Amino acid sequence: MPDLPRNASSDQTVREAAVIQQELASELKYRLARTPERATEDDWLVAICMVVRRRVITALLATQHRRQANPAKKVYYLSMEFLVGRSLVSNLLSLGMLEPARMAMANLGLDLERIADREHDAALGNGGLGRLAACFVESLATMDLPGMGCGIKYDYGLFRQEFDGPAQVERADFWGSDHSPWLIERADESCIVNLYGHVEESHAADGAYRPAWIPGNTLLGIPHDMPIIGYGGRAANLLRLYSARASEVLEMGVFNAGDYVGAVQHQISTETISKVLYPSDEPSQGRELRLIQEYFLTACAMNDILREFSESGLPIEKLHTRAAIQLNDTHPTLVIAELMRLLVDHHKLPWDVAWSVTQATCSYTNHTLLPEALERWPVDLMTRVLPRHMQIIYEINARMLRMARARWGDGDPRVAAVSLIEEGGTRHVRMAHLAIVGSHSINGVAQLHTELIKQSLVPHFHELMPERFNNKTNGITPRRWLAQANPPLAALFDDTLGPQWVVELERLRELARHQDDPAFIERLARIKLANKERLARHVHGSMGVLLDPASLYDVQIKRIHEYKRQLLHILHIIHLYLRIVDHGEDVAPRTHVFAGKAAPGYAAAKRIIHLIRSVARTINGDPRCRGRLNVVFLPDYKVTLAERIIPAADVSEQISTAGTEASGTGNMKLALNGALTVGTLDGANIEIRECVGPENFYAFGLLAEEVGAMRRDGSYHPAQYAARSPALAEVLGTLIDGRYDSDREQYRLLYDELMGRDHYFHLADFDAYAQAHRTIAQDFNDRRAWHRKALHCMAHLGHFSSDRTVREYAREIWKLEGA
Ligand code: 26V
Repeated sequence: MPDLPRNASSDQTVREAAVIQQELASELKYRLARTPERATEDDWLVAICMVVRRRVITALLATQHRRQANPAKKVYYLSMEFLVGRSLVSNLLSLGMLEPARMAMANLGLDLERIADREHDAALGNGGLGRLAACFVESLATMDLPGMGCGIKYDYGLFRQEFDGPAQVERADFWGSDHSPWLIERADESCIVNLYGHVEESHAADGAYRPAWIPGNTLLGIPHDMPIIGYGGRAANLLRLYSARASEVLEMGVFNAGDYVGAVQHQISTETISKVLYPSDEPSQGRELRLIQEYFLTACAMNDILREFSESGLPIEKLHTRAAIQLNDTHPTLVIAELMRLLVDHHKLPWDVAWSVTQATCSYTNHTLLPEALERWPVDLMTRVLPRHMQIIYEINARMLRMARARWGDGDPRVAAVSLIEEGGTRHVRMAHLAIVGSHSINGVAQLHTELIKQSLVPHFHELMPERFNNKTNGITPRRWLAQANPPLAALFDDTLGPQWVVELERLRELARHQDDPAFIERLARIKLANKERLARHVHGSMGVLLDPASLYDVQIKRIHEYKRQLLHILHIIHLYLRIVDHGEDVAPRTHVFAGKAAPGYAAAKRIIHLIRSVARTINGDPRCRGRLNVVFLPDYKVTLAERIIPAADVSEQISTAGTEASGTGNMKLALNGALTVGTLDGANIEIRECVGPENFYAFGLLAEEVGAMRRDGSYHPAQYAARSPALAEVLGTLIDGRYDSDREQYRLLYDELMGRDHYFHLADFDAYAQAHRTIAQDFNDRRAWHRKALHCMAHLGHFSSDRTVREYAREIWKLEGA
């Protein structure tokens, strides 16, 4: 890790501010042809981005020059999603320019924060998986490890969320990437991507099978590079995003044939390939466009990987000594078939050699245990879109099944269980199985998750190849999620520890020394209050709702999904509401903050949002709740909104049904900003609890094992829980008595699911959850003890830096030098 200088002297800040001011004037004049008097805030945004971009590019070229002299192994992180968010402030922070830039702006009568707030989020991801990828590329750059993120430059990121009353409405999110100051188009490195067509069988002189793929369609992949600058500015890597464009070769052919309209048509359909990010939890199976997107990414990335490798002059059998390919979930798994195709068909390697090279190069991260989220593609579709790849997948499967039969015997049911092809009805390719057999490493993202992969998800593969399975518990970058999101807290850490904690998060351990220092605890308390006031101003400004910063802020922010159990949270809020209005009880003042998007086609998730917003309206409008209970659902959750909410949280809700949340990373962000967690023993919650100590973590609910057993033996009967718990029964009754929506039937489906099947065990965990919240309310009364707990947590969360996670990948999976 680089040694960081103490805060630059104010003299130096003044000098740097003067330089920035000059450059701003020059950008405004010569790039935008504007005078300062006529410049809009958006003009100033462009100008400041351009000033930063110069330095980013200088760092990038210096890094590339240095590495050219000393070629080393590089990781290619393939991901359909990179949830980057905004880049201006993070780049300023990395370059140590935040203060001088703020000063330069102030000298011009401008407010940097206000200008920066106009930048559009790059929302090229759905949630956890995409944000993890963004944290990883940032950590790679900060640690000066050679790596490149490879993704798609979608024109439209994840949809914007608006509301029609309580109902979610989706709007297109056009992020204007064509004019982004952070992207550099590399048309000279474009590549050709083939699709459809057929395979012509033929044999070489020696009798070897030499098939030729005659594609039916050809398009271009255009790289756009987003430099990712490491903290301290010492190194920069690339996030390379490909956009699809019609290939001129083919277009000309059609033009010559006289089909003008057809040619333009072709262009339209080709360019839809990188048009829009698919929302997760949307039924994507059988969606041809999604399959093509996935192949498009892998073909473009593989082209770059082999081009860069060819510069080494090494024989292709040595690919794995210069390149590691990490698959972020199964979405880029076709890279395994693509690499085999190039090695066998183009480089003419024998199958076994090609297979060893492929396995040694590729590794796969699993991010979900939910069966419905496992990717499967219909064989028919795959055959039509990628005929040669389908042949290769069959061949991989045949060889793997031979091995499985040799091990277990012919009729053993385990053989069918590991097949890459799912039989019965329409046949499907199981992408996770392809990823597993084609990789030397398969990892989960938290300890429990990795155990469940081995024991329940793919036990037979674990039996066949136990050495390939390993765990890499997720992490988050402390730059964005602490230094950038929470400047007052970061300043306290700087004052107490020096600046190094930003790149060595384990140093937070030294904070524990101040646990019994009342003045320190008081400073912490004041910072939290100021952050809560800031959020309250935002909520008032954007929604017109007044929050009480003295109340406990209880936060659940994440995608809306049944397994994440926002429904359990709102049921408990209803319970509090009934205690106030029906039982006349006094409850400690609380503010509940929700945010999150539901996939457009996920009806159950949309119903949950509807209920939360309706209950919020009822509670916020009831004078008996004034000063006691407030509920807000903030629209359009995204990285930037997370940065605003997280520093203001007192309590972090991490309440997924045990055994369903692979890891979670919001849990880490909130805890690192001083929120105490109420959570199930699921995903990384378990490891967080181990680090902070059980007395500083409000654990409740069934264990993954107990849930698993009840699922297996069918012994769960939710209605029995309602019958045994009067509080719960009362809450459930209000779902169908029309009190939150005059349409009585509106929430009947939620009620029926809870009382009938309750797939995610809400009712089983309700009483334990309510009990945990009673303890929280009591503990929050002793404010000093509360902040002491929060401090203790922060001091023990160094483990959850993505620097640690990436270092583990780099050492144990990618084998990068200097990691
Ligand atoms: C699935 C699909 C299928 C339809 C097309 C679009 C799409 C996009 C994403 C996904 C799978 C998402 C899986 C995911 O986000 N998993 C989360 O990964 C986090 C990082 O490891 C982890 O913290 C969360 O627990 C896990 O839910």
